[in-house]
Amino acid sequence: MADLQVLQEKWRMWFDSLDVNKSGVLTPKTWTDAADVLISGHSLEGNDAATARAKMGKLGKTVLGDSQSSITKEQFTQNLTTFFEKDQKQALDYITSVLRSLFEVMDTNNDCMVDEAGFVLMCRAFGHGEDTAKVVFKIISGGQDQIDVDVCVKFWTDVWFSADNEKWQNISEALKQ
Ligand SMILES: [Ca+2]
Repeated sequence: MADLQVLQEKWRMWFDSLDVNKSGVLTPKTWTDAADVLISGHSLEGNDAATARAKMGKLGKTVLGDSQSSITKEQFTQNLTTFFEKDQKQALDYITSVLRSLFEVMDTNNDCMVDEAGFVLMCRAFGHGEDTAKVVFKIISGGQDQIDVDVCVKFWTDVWFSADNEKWQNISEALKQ
């Protein structure tokens, strides 16, 4: 387990990776905008588009929590800190549920696997470059074409919540590019 300061740095970076327009706040519009990019990128129509929109909405609700309609970077970091200080498992549960919602959005065909194209599109929906996304996908997948959603969730839980320096270093290097 990493110490709290290191974790807070990570959590701010995680927030930044979701804050497409760098406004310092996540709002319901963050998720509808991201859903629009994802739906047009995958050329989803009808039910598939509705499902993607619903999954993105669920992700937004998971991040914001029930009581909030928007969240700033400091609130986000503070919420996780409060969880962490009260009961580390609560912080871990929150991170895991956000990550699970995130990867469910990427799994547009519901086979519990995420492929490179889906991962890249999701990253683009949150304003990240295609090249960075491909590098990050390669780090997570270890060169495989597809990754199990559970494996993705575990990988990123380690990145955002554990003292696994190797995973963290690889990812933070890639994100800086
Ligand atoms: Ca899939």
